[in-house]
Amino acid sequence: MPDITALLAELRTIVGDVGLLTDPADTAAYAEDWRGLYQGHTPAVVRPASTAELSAVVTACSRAGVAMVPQGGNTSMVGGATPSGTGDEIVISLARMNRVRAIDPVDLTVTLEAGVTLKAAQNAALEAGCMLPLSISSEGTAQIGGVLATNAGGNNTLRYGNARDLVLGLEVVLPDGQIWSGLRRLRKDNTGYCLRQLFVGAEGTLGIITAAVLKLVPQPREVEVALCTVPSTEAALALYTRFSRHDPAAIQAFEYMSGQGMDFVLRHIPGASLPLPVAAHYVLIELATPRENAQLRASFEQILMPALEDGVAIDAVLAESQAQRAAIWRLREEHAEAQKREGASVKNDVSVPVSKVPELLARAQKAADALMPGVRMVPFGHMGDGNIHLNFEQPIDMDAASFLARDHDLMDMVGEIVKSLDGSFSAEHGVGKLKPYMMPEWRGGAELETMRRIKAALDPRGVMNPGKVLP
Ligand code: 2HG
Ligand code: ZN
Repeated sequence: MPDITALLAELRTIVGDVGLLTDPADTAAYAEDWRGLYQGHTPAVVRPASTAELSAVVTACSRAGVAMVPQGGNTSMVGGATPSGTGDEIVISLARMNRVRAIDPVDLTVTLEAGVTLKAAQNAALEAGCMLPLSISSEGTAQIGGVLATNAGGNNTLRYGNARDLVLGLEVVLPDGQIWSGLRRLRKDNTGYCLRQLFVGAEGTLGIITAAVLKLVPQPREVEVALCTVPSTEAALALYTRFSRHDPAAIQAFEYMSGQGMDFVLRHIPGASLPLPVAAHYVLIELATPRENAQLRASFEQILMPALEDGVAIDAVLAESQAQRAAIWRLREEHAEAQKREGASVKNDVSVPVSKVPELLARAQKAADALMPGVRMVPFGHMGDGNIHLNFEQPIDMDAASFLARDHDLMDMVGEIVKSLDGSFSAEHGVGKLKPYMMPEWRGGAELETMRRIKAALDPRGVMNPGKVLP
């Protein structure tokens, strides 16, 4: 049995009083996930102020055989940053490592510490006349380290890729405390295995990301946002196809929302209001370009006018100001919060080829009605890249515990459909603590075996975020 008291005394000498929380009143918030699915326990939250401090912390924990759970903004949807209930895993918060180390508008790169929030990173890029092209609903709270550890996707993946596609270099503290200083800024570098991509998406099971060099893009000169209602999911897809044929380089987001999800937002989010009549299906389209005189409003009109005439769209509004753009985006970004306020939910963060989204939604609705009459399907998300949050809300007349007891039934039902459409059971939220049970079926054989060997090679003592990703 590790001597936790002795370890905590050692950690205190490394990070000082300000870097160590042990009072349950202070640590409780770090032991529970955002969705409230997991209530863990931890003897301490360590908050190092530098990579050197973190390295000493990890060395000490590793030597003592004590498990570590890295945590950023604690916005995981799959319990990826929550300690277990056994009370012997130490949470490591990166929040105090929150400096923008460098930004270069010529190289189009930014070097960020893990604890910088995504919003602060976006703002730093804007101040330098650039844009960090990664946007997720939790960006005000989510931190760069967690965003990279989970390979977050979000609203702009269809144009710029996932977090993975933006990473040029990384700094990582390995499970034995060694620091890998890989903060390179190169666009071309073929020197052996691509180590940085091993840590991106590993959800903190192979080491702790402490800093990263990310790609930037030039700031757009024009941005236009429209909200449309459409008669069906097939029409939403048809509209997407029209936009992507017209000017694929200008589409920055193409998001789908159902009438159910919009109803939750309008009822639970103060100040949310719909700029057009209610409908069963909504799409939010954002066009953006750094080109001069690109006339994106004209593009919108060229596509939306005929779409309204031939019934592919029912209604459409084009934002007239930055405030209206933000208000329209808020209707989409508050979906997770609104769904939480409505009650218990089962989430399926799935992806399929874009062309299969309507079939996915139709089959899931039918199967859900048969499996659990009254269950409310709440699909929304990043239709333009094929990633739908195919969520379910508890039936009105069922209590939360009985509903959540059947989460695997709903997850497996969606999984079967997604698999038949060549999709993935986790598009952008990761595997975390919630879904490792799905790995043998989805990633079994040589793939899972290789992942296990990598884990064993880097973390032979199994101290880095145990119980996550791998079953
Ligand atoms: C989003 O796109 C997030 O808003 C959260 O990925 C999705 O709540 C969800 O399922
Ligand atoms: Zn999402």
